[in-house]
Amino acid sequence: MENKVRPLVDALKLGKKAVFFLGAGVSTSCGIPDFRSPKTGLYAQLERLKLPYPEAVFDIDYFRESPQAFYTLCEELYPGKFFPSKFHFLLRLFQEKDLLQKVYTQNIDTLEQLAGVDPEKIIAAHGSFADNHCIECQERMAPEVLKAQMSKKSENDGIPTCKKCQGYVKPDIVFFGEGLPVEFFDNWDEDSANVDVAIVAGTSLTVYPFAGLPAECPKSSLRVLINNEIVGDFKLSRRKSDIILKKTCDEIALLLALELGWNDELDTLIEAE
Ligand code: CNA
Repeated sequence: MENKVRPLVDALKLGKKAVFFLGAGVSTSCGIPDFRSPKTGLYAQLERLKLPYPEAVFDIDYFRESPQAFYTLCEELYPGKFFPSKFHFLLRLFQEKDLLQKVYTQNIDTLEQLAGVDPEKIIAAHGSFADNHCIECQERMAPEVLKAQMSKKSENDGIPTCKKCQGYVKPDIVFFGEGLPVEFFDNWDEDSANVDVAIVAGTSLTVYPFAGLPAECPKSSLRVLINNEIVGDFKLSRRKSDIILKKTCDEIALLLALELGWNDELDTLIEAE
């Protein structure tokens, strides 16, 4: 493994900045299940929600008909209960060393921010729980109000409802059938021609357009995959210079910290939080 990460470590030591592309696998060690891991993934555990198909829980049309399934899951996933992983804190160290260009994340758990990454560097491609809107009239609902309505099971079964039009309210996370935030496209327009190091971690690279980003990185970029399985463009159109690290995100975070001489700083960061 040490030999495999050498070109990455060398590039970072030369001051080349990294763009990260993240998925649910960077947060599984925090206790948040991913979607697709067999047995432990959310889709494998959704039988109890009696869905017509697993993705329905995040489908806007299904939500409009039956919001209960999403809100059952929402209670489990709502930010506030989870602590960032070693990998999240490594992102913060990249930032402190001025080696962090941007973090494109599909995650909605806000753990990058909780680990101290500058929100301006985080592109939440699939939105986040930071704000909420009515799906009918777009009226905003503050997070405290949403949480209060979720916990009041006696009213509307705990489904947050718009005070203006009585439509269902949902957090601003992107459901299947909804568009991605414009900031995702704007930032990628700016960054795509300008990626020296691309680190893809903890994602099955199945949800588009995000899944297409590694393939759009310039041929000159050094691409790194940190994942339990080989996925997406790393499987279909592997480049000679690609580095594939088939290990957990936290194992590689530790290895990189050791190889870069950042191990003590990483421990200090984690202990301080
Ligand atoms: P996914 O499709 O579930 O894929 C996760 C990938 O990570 C799989 O290839 C796993 O093998 C791999 N993996 C799991 N654990 C680890 C680990 N510890 N180390 C290395 N690899 C690991 O999830 P994607 O993110 O690719 O799918 C995109 C969806 C998932 C987005 O829309 C997210 O909003 C959504 N999601 C987010 C969260 C979260 O915010 N934490 C949780 C669950 C789902």
